[in-house]
Amino acid sequence: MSARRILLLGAPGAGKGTQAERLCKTLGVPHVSTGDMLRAAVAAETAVGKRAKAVMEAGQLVSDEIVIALCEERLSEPDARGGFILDGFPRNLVQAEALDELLVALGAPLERCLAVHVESEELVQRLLKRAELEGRVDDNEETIRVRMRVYEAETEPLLSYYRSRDLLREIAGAGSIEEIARRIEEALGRP
Ligand code: B4P
Repeated sequence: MSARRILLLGAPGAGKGTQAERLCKTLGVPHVSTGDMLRAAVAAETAVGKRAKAVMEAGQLVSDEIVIALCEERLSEPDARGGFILDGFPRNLVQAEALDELLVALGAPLERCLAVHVESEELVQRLLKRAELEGRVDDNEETIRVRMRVYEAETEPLLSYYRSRDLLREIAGAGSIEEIARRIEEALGRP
């Protein structure tokens, strides 16, 4: 596996966070998840957390200004110099362009975008199961459906954005976590 600056794209519940954690251990690079950063800010009741809380609970996207600043700060830290797994950022074209600019400025362009595809009813079932286990406030059926619509409208266009740069590799996301991890490793091994 040669790529170390990797973006994971996928609908809510597609397994981005799950696979990102595994891949980070394999590659020894940090996991950069805007969702995790925002949830930490909400829990710590910071100014960003206070602004993000209601938006996240409604399943909508937090403002570009907030997430771009969070991501810039994190990717500028020394441990991200050797690579990173981006999970949940970018989520729209404005964020994708901001990321490109930042990575050019850091001299470290993105090397791969892995898109994980899962059928929508399976996504709902996974997130409802997580709701039982973890109780995340945005994992209820109504909000899950809003998050999926937001994904289709805002994030799906990024597939062609990264395809046109020849960075995209598409992964079938149904199956066990181990099976999908193997598909990801295979896709990263391919030139
Ligand atoms: P995220 O934290 O990114 O939440 P998510 O899309 O639900 O994905 P997550 O990574 O948690 O789930 P995963 O697919 O791994 O964002 C939450 C909110 O933060 C957003 O709605 C938004 O408000 C805000 N936000 C974050 N980034 C933003 C940005 N850039 N711009 C604006 N707003 C932003 O997995 C889900 C479940 O499936 C897990 O329980 C897992 O165990 C299970 N699972 C995984 N793989 C499986 C498999 N193969 N089989 C069965 N189950 C599986």
